[in-house]
Amino acid sequence: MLPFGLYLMIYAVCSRPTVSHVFLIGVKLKRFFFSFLVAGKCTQLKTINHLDSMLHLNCDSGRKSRMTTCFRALCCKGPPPARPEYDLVCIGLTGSGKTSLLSKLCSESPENVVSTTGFSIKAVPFQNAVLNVKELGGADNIRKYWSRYYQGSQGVIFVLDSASSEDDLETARNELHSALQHPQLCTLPFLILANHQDKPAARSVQEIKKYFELEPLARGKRWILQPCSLDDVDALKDSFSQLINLLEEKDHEAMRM
Ligand SMILES: Nc1nc2c(ncn2[C@@H]2O[C@H](COP(=O)(O)OP(=O)(O)O)[C@@H](O)[C@H]2O)c(=O)[nH]1
Ligand SMILES: [Mg+2]
Repeated sequence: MLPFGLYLMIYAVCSRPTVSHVFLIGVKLKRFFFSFLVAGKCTQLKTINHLDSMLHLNCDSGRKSRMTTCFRALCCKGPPPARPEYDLVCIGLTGSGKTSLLSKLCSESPENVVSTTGFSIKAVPFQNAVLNVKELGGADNIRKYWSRYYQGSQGVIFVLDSASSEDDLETARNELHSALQHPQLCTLPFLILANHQDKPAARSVQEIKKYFELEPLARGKRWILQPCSLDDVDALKDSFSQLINLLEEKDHEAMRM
């Protein structure tokens, strides 16, 4: 009973819940306690996980993780396994939307997005991995230095503006071709984001695939081409989970070798 009692106290101190919420949790804890005593180890762990999610109803993520850690420590479960981290490079012309998309994934306000000069690094958290994304500024005078920052990358995100002028689209195509053929990137998974899809002038993914000659050029490589826009964060997250799958596959292959 001690761990549950302690957890309830920690919860009450950390989250300042309503009286009815504490009462509800108390009743549930009592029920859990009896089944916990008679259950095997596997069921006990499931019970702990269930409690974790139940007690997370009312509090923010910082408190959640503190409470979960306390409870896991009290019940000898230990902290949850660390999520794998991958280092990625994010390239694309200025204005394609690199910073905005990454900020959106980090739930940051779009008002804080400023033009990237040089480069910036963001840790973008997902449920099963953390992506350390290095965004390289896309201005004309900076692109020639991109390759100096490729070392150590495990994957590539290329963002393009699907509604841009013909000239810009051609420049983007040339940059993508150079990246796909670069010795430090050519074996890595690529996520190509056809952004600005909300604009009427946006080309479709099929048009972009043809124009960028992706089928012949990226044959045998791991790449994903996805339409996206700032206002569809679910589709954006889905594209990133596909990229994480590719990164994990590559990890497993490296382990087998
Ligand atoms: N309409 C629209 N605007 C976007 C989209 N993505 C980015 N933007 C805008 O494009 C501008 C440049 O974005 P930014 O993230 O700074 O581009 P970066 O230079 O590639 O980092 C900003 O004003 C964004 O609000 C999109 O999907 N749709
Ligand atoms: Mg930027």
